[in-house]
Amino acid sequence: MRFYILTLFPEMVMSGLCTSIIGKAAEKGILDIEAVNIRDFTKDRHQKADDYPYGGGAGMVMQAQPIYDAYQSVAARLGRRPRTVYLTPQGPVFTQRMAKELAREEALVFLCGHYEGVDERVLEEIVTDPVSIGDYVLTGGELPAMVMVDAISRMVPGVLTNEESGAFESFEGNLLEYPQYTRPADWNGKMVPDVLLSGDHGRIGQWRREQSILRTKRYRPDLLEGAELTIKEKAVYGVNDW
Ligand code: 6GU
Repeated sequence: MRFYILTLFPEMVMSGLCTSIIGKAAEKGILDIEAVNIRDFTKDRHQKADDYPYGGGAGMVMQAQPIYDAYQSVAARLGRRPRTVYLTPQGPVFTQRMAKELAREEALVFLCGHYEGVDERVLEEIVTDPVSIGDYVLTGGELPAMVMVDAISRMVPGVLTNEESGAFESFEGNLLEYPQYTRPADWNGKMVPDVLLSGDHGRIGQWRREQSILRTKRYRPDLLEGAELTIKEKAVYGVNDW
């Protein structure tokens, strides 16, 4: 899996992604992450990559040419036009389902915008997938790109160990994850739930599922619609079907 991140802040992206699990996968060669500096493609003698907006208004707009040339340098190396994500609050919101789907691509380009925006003409030319990471405003697309690369990477076979990926995960089956505990069994007088010390894996499984359902009902009731609960579970946990 190859990620090409078009950005004005390559160090920010690389420092954030080259640690931890994603960094290890990159070292192993399972992932290849490259930050492409848009400024390297300016034809301006001061390496300027932005200009005033036509029609007036506050802020600056990133120019089409350096972005297009940066994108073309990637497309030329790949010998094709890769799927290209534009990080923008004006896109559909990123989900686990999208992460899984994008993880099947061989290469992905991420375009990180800044300032007041990006010249619409280059977006029309290269963007296949506009994506937002949630309903709040950020100063640039770098953090969202890092969020997406992390979420997509861990869906790529070989990035997580069997132990890490076999685990039940939040959003799996539209339910949040159950609570976890480790030693000591008594921490400052707070005890680990008895059932987890019982060794009865049937009861433990039941308890975990119950906790998942209760948490989802409390914090993310919007998810429950897509969760597959049995008729009995719906009755016991008070989940309405209608
Ligand atoms: Cl993808 N970009 C920016 N700049 N702000 C955001 C966002 C993306 N998603 C939510 N807010």
